[in-house]
Amino acid sequence: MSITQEAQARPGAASDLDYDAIIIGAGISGMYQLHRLRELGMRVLVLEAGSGVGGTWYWNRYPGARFDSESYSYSYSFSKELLEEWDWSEHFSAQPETLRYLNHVADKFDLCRDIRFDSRVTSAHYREGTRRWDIALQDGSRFSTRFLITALGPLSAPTMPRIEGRDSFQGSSFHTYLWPHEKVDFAGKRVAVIGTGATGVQTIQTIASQVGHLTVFQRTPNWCAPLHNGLIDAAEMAVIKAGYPEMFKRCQETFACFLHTADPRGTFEVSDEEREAFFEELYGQPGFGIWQGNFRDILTDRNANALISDFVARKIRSRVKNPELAEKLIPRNHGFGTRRVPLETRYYEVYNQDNVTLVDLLETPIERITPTGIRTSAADHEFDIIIYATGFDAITGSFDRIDIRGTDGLALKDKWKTGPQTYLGVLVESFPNMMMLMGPHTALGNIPRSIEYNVDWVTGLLRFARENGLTRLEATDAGVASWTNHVKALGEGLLANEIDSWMTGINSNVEGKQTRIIARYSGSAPAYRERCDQVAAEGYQELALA
Ligand code: NA7
Repeated sequence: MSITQEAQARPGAASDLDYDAIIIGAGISGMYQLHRLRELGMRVLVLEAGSGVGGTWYWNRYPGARFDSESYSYSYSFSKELLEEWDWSEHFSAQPETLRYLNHVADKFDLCRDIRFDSRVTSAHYREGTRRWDIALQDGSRFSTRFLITALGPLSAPTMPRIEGRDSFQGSSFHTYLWPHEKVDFAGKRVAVIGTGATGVQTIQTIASQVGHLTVFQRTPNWCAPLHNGLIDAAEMAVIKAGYPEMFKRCQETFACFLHTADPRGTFEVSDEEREAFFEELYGQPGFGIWQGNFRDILTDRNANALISDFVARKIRSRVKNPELAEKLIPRNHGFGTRRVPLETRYYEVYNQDNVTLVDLLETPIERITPTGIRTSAADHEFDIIIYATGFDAITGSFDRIDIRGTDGLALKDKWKTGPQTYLGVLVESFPNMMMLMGPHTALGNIPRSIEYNVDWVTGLLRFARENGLTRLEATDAGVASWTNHVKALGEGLLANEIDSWMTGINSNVEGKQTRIIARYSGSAPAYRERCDQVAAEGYQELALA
């Protein structure tokens, strides 16, 4: 009897299963994974909590939400036809256009017929006897599947601050991720924004001109750099399209799949004048160049980092008229680029407006939310609207919110109590047949580029399983230990890993997320792909296959 026949003879055999694969999430990764698995002829269902496709770009409808990566480098690259027919209108597209793009992709590839919307997964339990996953939804529905693919997104578990009285506020309040679909009218309103990460910065700079008065509650300032967005006309789009093959090739070669990659020179290998001129040039360029395309050592060498931090501090001082205010906007507890750099458009100038106030929470912490506003240790502030730009329980948070259990009822949350342990960022031992897209320990970088690789690798593994009649795929103890140690070793010496941020798994608003973890793979994307390619080329021998 072949493995397949044997498997089919058992209860819960392929024919008893609802699906060959269930994907959780219809964002960029889930959509592409569905497309690829359909090509394998698999019966696939995507379960999506939202009412439409798009994931991050479905939820984040807050004012000013847009790409910080070049729109065209963020497109799917797998379909030439798709690339040819889609025109981006801005170098850094705003959320509505991106969502239109993703809806266009869904229509073009007829994805929605296999996506069940408004379907929040609450649990996923592996059953060893039948080698299947049983999935339960919030609405009580249940499905079974051989393979479970998580496409949850690293930033999809929004968190609210643990501040007393939050529910007592009588005005409107929104978390940026859970932004209403209806337009919010800011005219004449007294608005508070709590949080000054990439999201807060985009929100603040966008609504400052629309509100009556804006009060920004800042706990930690971040090092922001100019986005330098611009429109793309038809002629330029034609040039971009003609350059797609070369551009995507470049993205495959750079460290983190961005168009920008580190300059091979060290910060101290050039003269002071050259260095200043280079920083100036980067500050004037669109996108992540100043972060990803800077001297090769700014993110690892403290002294190098101090110089770029000093440069950006001088820029902030030159842009904010009130010197005291400028000092408050300059980070003191971390260097430039050691947290995700928010890209901005006249963000600092907002603080020159009469209708904008900065409240420095390091000086005057929030004591509570009141029915009429926010009370700090210094004053009561009254508001019509409070915006929480307070971020996410990142990377592992979206996993924690689902009761995921592997063999012997082991909870993934418990397994990862002291930090994620993975094999290639895709598999976890004791969780057979579960594969993660953009899970912990993968190369994030320019997300769609990483996603396409991740999805193609998982597709290759499932093709292999199908061709070889395998019904059980599991990472080994040794494989997980080795990859996890490798990821930790790569993270050593990286200044970002010595700083509290979502990238190190810190979230002051979540119980148990106060200790830094190595959540991300911080080697180069080409090195990551090389390793994963090798595993595939060797017939996935490092996995326990049955
Ligand atoms: P971030 O970058 O995690 O920023 C969250 C912000 O909210 C940050 O300024 C926090 O201050 C602040 N925050 C969080 N909780 C509180 C409380 N309780 N009180 C005051 N301030 C608070 O999230 P974003 O949504 O901006 O960006 C996440 C990523 O999404 C971004 O990097 C892009 O990759 C896309 P803190 O720094 O913790 O002092």
